[in-house]
Amino acid sequence: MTVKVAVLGVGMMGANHADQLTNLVAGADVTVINDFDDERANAIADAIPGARVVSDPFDAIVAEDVDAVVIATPGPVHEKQVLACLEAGKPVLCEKPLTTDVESSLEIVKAEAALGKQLIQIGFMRRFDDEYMKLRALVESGELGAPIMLHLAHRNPAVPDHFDSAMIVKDCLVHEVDCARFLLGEEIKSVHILKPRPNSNARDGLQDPQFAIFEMESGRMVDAEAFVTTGIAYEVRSEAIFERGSAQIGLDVNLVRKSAPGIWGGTVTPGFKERFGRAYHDQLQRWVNAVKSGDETGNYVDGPRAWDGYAAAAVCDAGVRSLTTSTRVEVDMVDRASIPGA
Ligand code: ISE
Repeated sequence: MTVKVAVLGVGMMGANHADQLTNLVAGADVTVINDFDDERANAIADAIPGARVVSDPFDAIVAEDVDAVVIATPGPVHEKQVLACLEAGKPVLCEKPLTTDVESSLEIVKAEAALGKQLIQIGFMRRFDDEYMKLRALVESGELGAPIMLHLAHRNPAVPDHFDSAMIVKDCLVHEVDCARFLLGEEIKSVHILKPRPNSNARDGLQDPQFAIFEMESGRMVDAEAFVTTGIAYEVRSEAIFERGSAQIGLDVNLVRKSAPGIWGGTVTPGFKERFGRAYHDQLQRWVNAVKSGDETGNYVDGPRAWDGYAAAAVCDAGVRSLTTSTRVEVDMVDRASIPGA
């Protein structure tokens, strides 16, 4: 079976997904393209044999030639689109955020759980990166003892002018939130965002960098730096400190070279597509495979689920409150066990 996919939203991310599904991922055909900008949709569809443009996203979701949906539209329209996928019983890979507020994310978790099928996957692609998977496996193996702390760094060379301080939390730090939860396998209990002296390259009023402290349920601690106006490149690094050692990732791809005459140096990936291109691909391939076998298993997901989208929203909400109040803020989340199937 070939999975027929509709891609909603073909800005940079959606166009990348459509391209990978068409040219690199096995077992999928992009049949429908949708975008609020028809011209952009047509330009993408023209390059994909057999793809057509459907102007209304809800028509695209229910279309007969669509088995599954990729949502890469702006965050504010995700809620209705994801709910429409649930209503149509179609698997969906939704880029972050699941929705733009905590309450609606929770409603989606509940709606999916009530269906008794796992249909929603969230595009936290780092979980598919080889190095992140290895670090997670190291934690699980117990080889270096229990993990105690994580040091995380997320640096972007620049951000668009509309980026404000809260967006640094919701759009960038959100990845570190998911990494902390993924690597340590537990929820975040509280967030405190510290505000270093702003970078002189940051636009007036933009709190950049930000330095977040996550306290995990078990008492482990994570520090996460988000710095989005470095002017240099895309640097994402993680270090785990265990009882009997430590391990670091993000250095191999950010190539460090040593050579004669005794100098060392290297290159850093310019953007997230270069840094996580392989992870985006593997995420899509595993999702397509899960969609194919879903009718037998009732599980159309292989990766982060709606719950992970909800947890990220709850932590980021606490993060934004911490940013404005300059205090440590407890994360307000329901107990997962209270929603069977979540
Ligand atoms: C962007 O939206 C992403 O999702 C990238 O992965 C992230 O690193 C970047 O900071 C965000 O703006």
